[in-house]
Amino acid sequence: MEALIIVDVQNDFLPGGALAVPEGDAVVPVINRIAREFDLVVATQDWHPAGHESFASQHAGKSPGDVIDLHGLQQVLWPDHCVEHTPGASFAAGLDVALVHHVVRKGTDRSVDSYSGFFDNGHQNATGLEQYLRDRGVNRVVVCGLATDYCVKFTILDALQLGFEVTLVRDATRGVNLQEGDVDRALEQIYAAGGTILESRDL
Ligand code: VGL
Ligand code: ZN
Repeated sequence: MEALIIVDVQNDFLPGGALAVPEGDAVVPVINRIAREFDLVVATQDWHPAGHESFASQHAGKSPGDVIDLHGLQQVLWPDHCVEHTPGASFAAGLDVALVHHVVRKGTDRSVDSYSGFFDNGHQNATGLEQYLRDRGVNRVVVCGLATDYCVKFTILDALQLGFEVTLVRDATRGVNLQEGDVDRALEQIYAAGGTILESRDL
């Protein structure tokens, strides 16, 4: 059994949003097209309380892009984004949410970030996504969405570690590229960990 996982296709990650991913909006029509072909579609939603500790605004003298030690974990600081129940946290208006069977919210604990759809960054708490997939007999996941070098990458690496077969749909994802080459390095890491990378036309 196969599932599509749509990662964080939310207004704040689209051009004009608080944490805009370059060309982030380009993934929407591709995802709408491929989602029709899946019997099971799950979407993750970055869903932070106001004052989340991944926000640069919570750390005096710090700016987005700075890296700090946050309770023992290396943490990139971000602009305030995807605050629960705000328009920025809503799914992109163009995303065909009628095709989504289940939504997983992550990043809800103020003190730890959660790039992966499966676990927080400290791997202390599970979101329930693994159990949801196992309960439905899923052994293979196809992943798309935003951002390639953060939430998409960590979702894929966790899925591989959990024993799922994983395919990334390259034209249905875009990255932040905070450092030049981050997206290319993410693709290499995904490939090295056993993931497959395909274009949507080759699915
Ligand atoms: C993401 C940075 C912070 C993502 C979420 O969805 O890739 N990146 N929060
Ligand atoms: Zn976030």
